[in-house]
Amino acid sequence: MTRHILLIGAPVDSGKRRRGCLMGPDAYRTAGLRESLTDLGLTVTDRGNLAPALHDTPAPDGHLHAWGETVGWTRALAEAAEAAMDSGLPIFLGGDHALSAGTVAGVARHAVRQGRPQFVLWLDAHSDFHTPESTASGHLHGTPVAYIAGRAGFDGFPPLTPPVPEENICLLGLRSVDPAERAALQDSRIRRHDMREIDETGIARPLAAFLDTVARAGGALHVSLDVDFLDPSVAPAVGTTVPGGATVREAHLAMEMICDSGCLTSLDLVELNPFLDERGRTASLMVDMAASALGRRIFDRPTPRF
Ligand code: HAR
Ligand code: MN
Ligand code: MN
Ligand code: MN
Repeated sequence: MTRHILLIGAPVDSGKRRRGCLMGPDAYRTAGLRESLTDLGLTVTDRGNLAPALHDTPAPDGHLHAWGETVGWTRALAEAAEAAMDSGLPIFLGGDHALSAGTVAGVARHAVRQGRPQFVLWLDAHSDFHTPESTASGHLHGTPVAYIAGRAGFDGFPPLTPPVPEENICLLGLRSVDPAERAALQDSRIRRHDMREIDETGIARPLAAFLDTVARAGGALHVSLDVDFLDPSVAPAVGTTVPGGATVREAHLAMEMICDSGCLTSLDLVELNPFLDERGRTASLMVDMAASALGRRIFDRPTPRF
């Protein structure tokens, strides 16, 4: 299968107060993302960086940080993501996690046009399931899962028609979930696997079950990889470190299984803050993750069944 890869820079920095994620796209380029993918025999086009659309939507509440800017980004990203799906497999170079509201909205629209169900795999320490009403921090990078699942309160954001069905969303790597998110998740059909479950069963079991569901449904799979899915000891360049994350090997295995599933249709790399990195090690690790998701392997070996 020859696949064309599109690199789309999304220097979104409006999803929280601490700045630096806007440097993410160039850090991935500097770390050799394009070269790592062309080495796999893939063709790669770097489309450069996007900019937010003009916005004039007032925030529904004063404690929400940079509402208008995030609305503008979501609109621009949704359009770019929908269009990109006609030309290849887009990798969105973030930028903070607020960007995924736009990328998922766009790819989901494309899936609707194709008559194909959309699935979302969210690899993250956090559940990002706050609504604009429930978030205490006012940081919109903590809300995109609620938006894509169709929860209320996102005034001015483009409508998701329809939202991604809850049962098509899988959160993996959880270890920081706020009480309001926890209550809402327990009330939902969103699949969720915390680090304790990964400790107990290994990462392969819950992931294989989800990928199997996607494959059986002939679904489109969007993977949203937050740097803080990884343990901060190996991936320090993120503003919201939480100890106890995925090891390098667990994360690689996840990427290898995603590749083997044949289901991957779009990918976000989010929350890298190069200002906090140590000699580029986090950027380089994320590049390795992307390469594994797109076919880098040690030996050819089919994923066993779990
Ligand atoms: N739950 C917290 C909040 O809403 C922290 C959210 C942090 N999110 C990310 N992305 N860093 O996963 O403020
Ligand atoms: Mn199309
Ligand atoms: Mn996140
Ligand atoms: Mn996170």
